[in-house]
Amino acid sequence: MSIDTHRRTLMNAAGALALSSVAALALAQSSQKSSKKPKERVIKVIAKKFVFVPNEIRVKQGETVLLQFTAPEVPMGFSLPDFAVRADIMPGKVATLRLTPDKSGSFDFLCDVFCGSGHEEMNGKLIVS
Ligand SMILES: [Cu+2]
Repeated sequence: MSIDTHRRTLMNAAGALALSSVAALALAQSSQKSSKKPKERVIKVIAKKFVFVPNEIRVKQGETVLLQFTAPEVPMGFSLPDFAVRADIMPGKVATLRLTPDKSGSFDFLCDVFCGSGHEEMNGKLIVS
């Protein structure tokens, strides 16, 4: 590589660096704007044989919550028929479900993936007030 080529390469690199920092700045500004949204509440739920912990989840109508599910033993399911949402919960992974209840009341949720002898009794309640 001649000295000239080397210098040009350096200048190109400097130019790219300057451009990328401008892009990073723009990104930082746009993410600041979007972070003004109200923070959603995270609710952690463990699905184990044969119970959801907790098996009663309380939320406010219109509140957005992020349900985070883990299943330490076997694959499980979470189904909330009244809101037409469900999730597969696989061991070793976190399954998420974002929910903004638009009606109040008490709604049953259940495991909809066969997980063993207690599967049929594996359920809980979402209470929206
Ligand atoms: Cu089950």
